[in-house]
Amino acid sequence: MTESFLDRREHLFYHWFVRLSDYGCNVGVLASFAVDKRPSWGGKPFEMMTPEIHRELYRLMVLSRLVDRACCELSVHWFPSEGEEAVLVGSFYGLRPDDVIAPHYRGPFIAFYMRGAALDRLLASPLGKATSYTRGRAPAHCGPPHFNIIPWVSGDLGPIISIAAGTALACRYKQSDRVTVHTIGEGTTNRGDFHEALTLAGLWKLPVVYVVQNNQYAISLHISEFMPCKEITDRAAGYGMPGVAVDGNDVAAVFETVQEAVARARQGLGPTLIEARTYRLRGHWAGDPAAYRPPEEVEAWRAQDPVVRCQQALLASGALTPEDDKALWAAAEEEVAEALAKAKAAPDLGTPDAGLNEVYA
Ligand SMILES: Cc1ncc(C[n+]2csc(CCOP(=O)(O)OP(=O)(O)O)c2C)c(N)n1
Ligand SMILES: [Mg+2]
Repeated sequence: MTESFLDRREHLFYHWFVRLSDYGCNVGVLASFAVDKRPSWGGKPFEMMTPEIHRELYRLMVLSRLVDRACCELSVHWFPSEGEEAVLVGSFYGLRPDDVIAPHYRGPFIAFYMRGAALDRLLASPLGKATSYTRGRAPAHCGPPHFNIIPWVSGDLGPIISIAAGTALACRYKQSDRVTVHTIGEGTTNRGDFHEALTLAGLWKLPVVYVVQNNQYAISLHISEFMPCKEITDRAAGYGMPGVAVDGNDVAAVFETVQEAVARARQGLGPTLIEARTYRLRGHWAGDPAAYRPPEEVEAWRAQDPVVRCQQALLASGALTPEDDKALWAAAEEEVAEALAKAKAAPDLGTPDAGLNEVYA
């Protein structure tokens, strides 16, 4: 007997449900595959760079740098994001508050801050304080859900890639024009989850944008030791989506590239795989001396520091005066210092077994 189209779709549904339910996607989300109504997008086209936006991107990068350095001081287990600020900020700036974001575990705090999270409560996380959004648990897993942020839910690299496809599916199911933006390490693109999620996203033209935060290392391995293809964007063709490479140390370029992909996704034109090429200036974790890298390599990338490049571009264009710049750094330093003092003064979690509260499995 010939299988009807509907039967085949049900078949597919079952297959994907079994796979994705492992990763926490729910029935309601997955049932959405049957609905193929793409609302026409009534929004305005992606915003082009303006001096105001450029200055704000710079301010956020400065803040991210200072927060990251503070966290490195607080915990050797912190994953430093110095050098990657253009991707951290450019990927998530300019989205609607109802768009879903899923930040990579390296440098997520600035994304939370951009969504309205309190800096002192974020900094309370590496301190293990009761006021932290994770109530003292690991900072990378931080995720106040009301900000439409998917936290990096477990120490396992990969599952969040499928969850980002799942939220995009849910938004489609609810006939909204919300978009999901997910940043991900280039090493993690070798996980099976990446293949499954991007196959689904490309096949069903889901409103999701994947930004690969390519810092060229997966712990101590250089990308040349673990990536079988030349460019990560080469992978996009296999998933039926555009692959776009961007200078990941140029915040304006990252912002505009992501905004364009978001506009496509919002119009129902499907996902995009963006590769933002950048560099991890410090070790994999704060206590890692990163002796496996040639110092000349680090120095060459230090000369491409995204914060300095943005600063120079703003000063050269006249959008920022040296006095504005000094004031901006001073204000950011004060903001971080105040938040840090508040976080340190916050109550501790309590007795060691308090860490088991709200643990259900
Ligand atoms: C499934 C799984 N395998 C291995 C690890 C150990 N691990 C933690 S971070 C990491 C490197 C990830 O590299 P990348 O995706 O490039 O992100 P980056 O750390 O460079 O930001 C590895 C292998 C893990 N957490 N989960
Ligand atoms: Mg990496």
